[in-house]
Amino acid sequence: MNAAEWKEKLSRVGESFSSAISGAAAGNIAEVELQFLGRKGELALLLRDLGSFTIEEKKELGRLGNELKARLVAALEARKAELGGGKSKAAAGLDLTLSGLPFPKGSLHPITQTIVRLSEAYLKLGFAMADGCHIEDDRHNFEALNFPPDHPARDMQDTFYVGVKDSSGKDMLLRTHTSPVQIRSMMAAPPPLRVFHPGRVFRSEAVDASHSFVFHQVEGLYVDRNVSMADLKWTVDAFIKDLFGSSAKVRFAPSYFPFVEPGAQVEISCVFCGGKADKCPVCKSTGWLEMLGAGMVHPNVLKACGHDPEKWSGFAFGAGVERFAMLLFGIKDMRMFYENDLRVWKQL
Ligand code: FA5
Repeated sequence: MNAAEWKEKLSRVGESFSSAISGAAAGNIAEVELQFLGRKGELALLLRDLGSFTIEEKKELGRLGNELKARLVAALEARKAELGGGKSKAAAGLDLTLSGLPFPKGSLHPITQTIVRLSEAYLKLGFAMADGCHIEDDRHNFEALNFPPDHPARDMQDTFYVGVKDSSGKDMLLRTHTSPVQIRSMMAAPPPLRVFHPGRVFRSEAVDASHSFVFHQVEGLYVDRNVSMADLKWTVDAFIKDLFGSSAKVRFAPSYFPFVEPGAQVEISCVFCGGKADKCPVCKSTGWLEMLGAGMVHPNVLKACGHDPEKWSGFAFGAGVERFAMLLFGIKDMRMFYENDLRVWKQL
């Protein structure tokens, strides 16, 4: 074979490769590769014949051979990409006849669901949603709520300070309860006011089945003329019955919070034993569960917000959202809310 014949053969290899590759399917592309570019493929055999040519011819024919090889490799890669990596869909583990993979639908976290239910109950009673902030100053979290500096009542709420001072040089803190929203609401608008606020609060407390260092509260505040304890009792009763049904009973026991006078701890009949108190681990066989703090807004709080306590009166209440969520979902350990174990949530 002379050089001209070799070139002729090379160009025929190129042509037959072109027609083979354009008709190649995913299933036989590997065959085409082997036929033209394999160790014993058409191009390799032709290049092997170069041994019988002169140095000058070898240079020229070798260059032509390598150029064709580069073109074949590029065309082969492009075709593989077009056909999906050269593997059939089945070989790639893809069966287009299968139905789609189920895509699990997310749902609201039980704490969020509880906040939604509590909010709906408040909205039905004519309360509007108010806003607050997680990082508070001493004035809103304590002072305006009638906790004087160094008052022992501050110890009831172990506080996280954030290492930043407010404009009066006092330490800023993570709010320990939602009651600062009472102050923000009363300072933002004159009475009459009827607001509630659900949100996150923070206390430096040890974690156990009924305590967390980050938890949620919901606050209610009503300020108007001639608001009385009877209004508070009716409202709390209506709110509890909305959540737990008309058979739920509510009772008030005296309690102390600096920002209300009188103050009360509100208890509801145990939703697990129905108030029967018979060997019930949840209510510890008392038949009652402590649910929220409440009371009549203290005159000092009204004054701190610029309102005349002779003219205005009001009530406030604050509840732990986790406590409600535990009852609504039958969960006995608060820590489960933060572990987010799907095996638990799927049972709800
Ligand atoms: C308060 O925080 C008052 N601000 C409530 C209030 C508002 C009283 C308005 C009067 C008028 P207390 O510290 O008791 O009160 O907390 C209220 C509720 O938050 C408790 O009943 C409990 O359900 C929940 N709670 C308190 N500490 C924790 C904690 N560490 N983890 C989870 N929930 C908690």
